[in-house]
Amino acid sequence: MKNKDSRGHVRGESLFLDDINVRQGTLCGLVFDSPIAHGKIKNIDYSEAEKLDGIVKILTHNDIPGENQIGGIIPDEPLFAEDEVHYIGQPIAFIVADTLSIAKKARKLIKVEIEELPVITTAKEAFEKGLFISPLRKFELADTTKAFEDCNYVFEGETFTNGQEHLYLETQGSYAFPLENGNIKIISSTQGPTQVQKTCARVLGLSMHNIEVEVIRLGGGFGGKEDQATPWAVMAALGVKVLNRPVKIILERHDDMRMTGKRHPYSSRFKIGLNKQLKIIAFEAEFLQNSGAAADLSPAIAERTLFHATNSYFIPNVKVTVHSCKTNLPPNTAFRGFGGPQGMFVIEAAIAKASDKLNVPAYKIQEANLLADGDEFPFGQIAEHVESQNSWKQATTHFNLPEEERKIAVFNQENTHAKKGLAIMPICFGISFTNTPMNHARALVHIYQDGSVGISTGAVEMGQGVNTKMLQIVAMAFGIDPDKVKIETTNTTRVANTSPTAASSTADLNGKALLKACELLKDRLENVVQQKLKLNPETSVSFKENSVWVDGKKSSLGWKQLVMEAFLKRINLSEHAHYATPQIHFDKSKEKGHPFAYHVYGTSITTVTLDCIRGTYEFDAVEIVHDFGQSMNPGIDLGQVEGALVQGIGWLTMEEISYDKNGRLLSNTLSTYKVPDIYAVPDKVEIVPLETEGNEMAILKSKAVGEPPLMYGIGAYFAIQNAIRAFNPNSRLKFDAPFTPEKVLLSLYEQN
Ligand code: MTE
Ligand code: LUZ
Ligand code: MOS
Repeated sequence: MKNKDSRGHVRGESLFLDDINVRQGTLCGLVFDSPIAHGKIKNIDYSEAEKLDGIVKILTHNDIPGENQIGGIIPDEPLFAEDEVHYIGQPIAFIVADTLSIAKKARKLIKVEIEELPVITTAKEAFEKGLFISPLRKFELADTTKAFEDCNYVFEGETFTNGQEHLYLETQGSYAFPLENGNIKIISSTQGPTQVQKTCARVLGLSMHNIEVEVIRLGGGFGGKEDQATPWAVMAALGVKVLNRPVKIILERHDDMRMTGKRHPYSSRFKIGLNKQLKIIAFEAEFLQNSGAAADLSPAIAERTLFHATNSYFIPNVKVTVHSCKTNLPPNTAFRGFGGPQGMFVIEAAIAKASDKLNVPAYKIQEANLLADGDEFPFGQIAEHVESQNSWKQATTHFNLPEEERKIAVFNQENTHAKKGLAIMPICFGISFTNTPMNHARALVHIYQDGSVGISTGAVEMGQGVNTKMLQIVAMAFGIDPDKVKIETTNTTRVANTSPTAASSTADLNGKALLKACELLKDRLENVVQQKLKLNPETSVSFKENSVWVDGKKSSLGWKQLVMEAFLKRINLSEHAHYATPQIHFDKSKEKGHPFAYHVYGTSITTVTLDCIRGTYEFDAVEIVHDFGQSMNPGIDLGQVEGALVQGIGWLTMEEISYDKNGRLLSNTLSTYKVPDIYAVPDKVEIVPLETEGNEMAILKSKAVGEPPLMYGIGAYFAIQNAIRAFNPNSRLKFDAPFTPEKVLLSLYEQN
C-alpha cells in the first residue's frame, strides 16, 4: 500500500501546524533569548519594547504560576532564565504581540546587561574542568586489563564526530488557545504530546487533565521534537493562561537553529587488542559527550552509546565509559540513532586503525569478529536470532565483493588524479526504549454503525509512514478496504500517558496495541456471527474482502451488515487496548539486563571516487542488505533506509556544525551549513531485503526501520579514508568527522 500521505503532500493539501485556521484575536509569540553564552544577568530593561504599539505583554519567569522548570530526566532547565544564562539562544522572555513584525521590533529594543563568565564549548574542556550533567556510566564485560596483556597487537587512538542539525522542514512551533473553565488546548508539532502536556501542567501549576495536546503531523522531527518541541508549547500555553487569549508561535529558521540543540558531538578515545587470527580480544573506549548546557535527553543518549559501543561484533573483554559533559551550547538532544551512531563510529575507527597498522583490509577484521547467536553483549543480553554473519555473507556475495575490489584496484592503477575507496559497514541496532518503563502504548478503535472505523494511537506521523502502517493493521485485521479506516489525530484526551514517537518503536508498540484492540472487537463480532448464522462453536469465522467467511468460504453476511447487527444487539463496538513489551528488563545498578526486544541487522558496501585535485568526492554506490524482518510496507521501509542512509552520509561528510569560542553558532544558515541534496545521493543505492523469518516481537514480524540504516552512512567516512590512502600513502589516518572536501584535500597532500 502506498503511503496514505503522499497524495496530500504532493498536492500541498496535507495540514501542518501552520495551516490551521486560528481563532480571531490570536496573538503572536516570539522568544527573546540570551545573546551571551554564559553570564550573570545584571539588568534587563523591557520598557522601550513594552511601549511599542501592538505589544500585549512580555512574559518572563516572574509570570510563571507553577515551576520554572522543563527538565525531563533531570530538573536542570528553566523555561526562562532567571539570574544566569548558559548558552546563546537560551530563552529569557516571551514577547506576545499582535503581529510578528511588531514582536521582532520589540525584541531589538530589549536591553540586557550580562556579566560574562567563562564559556566552554567542547566536551574535552568541560571534562578537564570536571563539569558534568550526570554521573558517568560504565559497561564492563570480563577483564580488559588482563586481556590486553594476552593480545598480540594493541592500538590506541582518538576520534571526534561532530553534531548534526535536524533541519526538519517544518520548524518548531505551537498554537494554544483557552477552553472553558481554565482548561487549555495546545496544537503542537511534537513527537511527545504527553511530554508537552505534563510539562505545561508543571509550569502552569495545573493538572494534566487541564491540558489537551493535539498533533496532526510533523514536517519532520528526526529526534529534534522528542523533547525540544516542549518549551514553545509551554510558552504559548503560558500566554493563554496569563492573557486568556489564543497564542501562536512558529520559530523562524534562524531562531530555530540558534535556540535548539542538535546531535551530540563526541570526543572519544579507544584501545583495541587483537590476536594473530584478527580476533578482537579486548576493547576499551571512553566517550566524552558534549551535552550542552542542560541534561535534556543526554543521559539516555549516553546510555545508548554504550549499548552500541561494540556494534555488530562479539568482543569478549570490554570496558566502555561515557561522560555527559556540560558546556555552554544549547542542550543537545535526540537525533536519529540516539547516541548509537556515535558509539559505532568509534569501534569502526578502532578497526580501521588496526587494519592500517597490520596492513590487512578492515573487512577482514570486521568479518572475523561478527556477532553470533549465544554471544553476550557487554550489557548482559544474550544475542538471539543474530543476522550479522547472514547479512554480511549475503551482501558480499550478492554484490560480489572480490569483483568490486578488483575493479577498484584496476581503477586506482590506471588513474593518477582520481582514486576509489571501499568500506563495509555492518550494523546492529537495539530496538526498545533503553528506559524499560517507556515501552508501552495504547490504541482506541471505534467501529461506527455503518462499518467504517476510526482509530487513535499514541503514534505521531512525522514522515516515517507510521499512520499508513496503523491503517494497514486495521484493514488487515477486519478484512476491510483501507478507505473505510480513518486515522485520527494524536490527542492526549483519546490516548493518554504516551511515550514519545521515538526509538524506532512506534509502529511496534502502537501497532501491537492496535492489533490487540482489533482482535478483541473481532472476538465480539465473531460471537454475533455464530448466533446470527447459527454456527456451532468449532466453525472458523474470519473477515476478508469486506465480508464474513465461514470455514474458509465467503458467506452472504457482509461486514457492514454484521456491524449493524452487532450494534442493534447493543454490542460494544469500541475498544481501548494496551501493549507493553514483554521480557525486557535492565538493572542500572549492575548495568546488566535484557533491554532490547530484538536487534536490527544489515551490511552495506560503500564505494567512493575522489577527485584528488579538488578534494571533492562522489559516492558511486551504496549496496545494502538490510534486515527488514518481513516488511509490512516495502515502499515505506525502502524510503526509510534511503533517507536514513543519506542523512548518515550527510553527518559524516558535509554537515559541519560550527560554534565560535564565544559559543555563537556560525553555521546558522543553509549557506554555511551544507546538507545533502540530490547531488549528494550516491549514484546507485541498491537495497536488498535480507531473507529471514522476521521476529515475533516486531509488529507482524516487520522490524523497526526508522533509525538503524542511518549507520550505513558511517561506511562513507571510511571509504573516503581508503581512497585518500590510495593517492597518498603518507597521509595520517584521521577519525575526525565530517570528512569535508577541505579536510580531504589537506589529507591528500599532507606529508607525514
Ligand atoms: N522519517 C521521516 N520522514 N521523518 C522523521 O522525522 N524520524 C526518524 C525516523 N524516520 C523521521 C523519520 C526517527 S529519529 C525515528 S526515532 C523514527 O522515524 C520514529 O518513527 P518510528 O518509530 O515510527 O520508526
Ligand atoms: N528516546 C528515548 C530514544 O527516550 N529512549 C531511547 O532509548 C531512544 N532510542 C532511540 C531514539 N530515541
Ligand atoms: Mo528518534 S532520535 O528516536 O526521535
